[in-house]
Amino acid sequence: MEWCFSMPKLELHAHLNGSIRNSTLLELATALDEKDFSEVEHVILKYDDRSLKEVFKLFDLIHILTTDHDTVTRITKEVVEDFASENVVYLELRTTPKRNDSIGMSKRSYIEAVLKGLRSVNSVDVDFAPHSEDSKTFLNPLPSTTEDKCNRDSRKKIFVRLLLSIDRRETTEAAMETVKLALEMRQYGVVGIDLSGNPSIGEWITYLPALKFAREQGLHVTLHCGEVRNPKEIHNMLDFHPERIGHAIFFEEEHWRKLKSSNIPVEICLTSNIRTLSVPSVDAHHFVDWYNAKHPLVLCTDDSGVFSTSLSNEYKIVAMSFGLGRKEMFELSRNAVEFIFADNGVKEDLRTYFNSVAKNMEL
Ligand code: 6MZ
Repeated sequence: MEWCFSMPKLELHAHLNGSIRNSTLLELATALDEKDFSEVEHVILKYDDRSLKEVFKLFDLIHILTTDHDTVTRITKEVVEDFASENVVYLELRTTPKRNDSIGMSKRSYIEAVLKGLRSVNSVDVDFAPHSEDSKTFLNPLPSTTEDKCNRDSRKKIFVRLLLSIDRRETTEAAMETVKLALEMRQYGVVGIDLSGNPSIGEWITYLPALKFAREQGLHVTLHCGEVRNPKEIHNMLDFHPERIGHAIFFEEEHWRKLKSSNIPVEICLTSNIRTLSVPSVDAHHFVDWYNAKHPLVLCTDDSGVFSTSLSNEYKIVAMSFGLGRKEMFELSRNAVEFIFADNGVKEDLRTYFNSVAKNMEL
């Protein structure tokens, strides 16, 4: 199943701090004193099943280690390089802008550190800012598969766009601050807003004003929806009509009907759902029913570092578990082009690229 790796893929649901390399996390943890280090090491090395509650504890720990400008820059660079190395050609990376007065970090300077990380990637060409009308042709178009083989010098290229996350712990004012920042940062490739964080915390009504404002201003919105059993919130979220939702696990029949009629694409994070014990096994995962019902779906990693996975691995799991072949998996990947939040120019580029790959792969 090498083709799961070599096939071009789109990642639309990746949290920056959750995608950190384990080696980087362990290296950062060595700065702690011995007692704290051994505790942290234990949590970091416990890859297997962690309940959702434990996962959010781990995020608090990760944030202690990563929330300074240089580290944010470093992990952004590494995460983009890691996705590009497994043939992700479009990455929508999401992160929660953080403020930490003690080190002079504002939400804005946090995002500037992320942008610095994008600029510092050198193993691959990164296209992260939207294009003006007169610069639509890119210096380095996505290389075709044959070119890749014939021309050793042809460099990989990845499109990266950013989503700013509102954490469910935040107030309406803090959420609004994130949306305003996203608006200021549009010229640097910020395309939308995500609502995430511990799903057992907070109320929909708290974030609604900021999400409405985001939409009025033309930002795209995706929501973590149905990660825990909360029928009323799922209804409210679907009524808001986000452009995509993530997870969609605890859906009842009427939620499903509503989702189906609105055709909202779902970001599927299989390994994450299983590792957090939200879904008992791959076979019991809702992916297969929704795939058979032809609902728009995109496979994603969620937190490739925390759950020790990769997008190629997610493709492999789906192909093996549900008996999907190369062509079906390619189409699953290609369909995701229609759900991206970047502008039409990028979409058109990706469509052309997928067409050329399809020809080369004789699909
Ligand atoms: C909900 C999640 C998540 O933003 O610091 N996050 N929120 N459900 C999940 N499923 C397991 N995985 C990650 O990345 C880490 C943050 O992303 C959100 C949480 O708020 C977490 O603190 P950033 O880059």
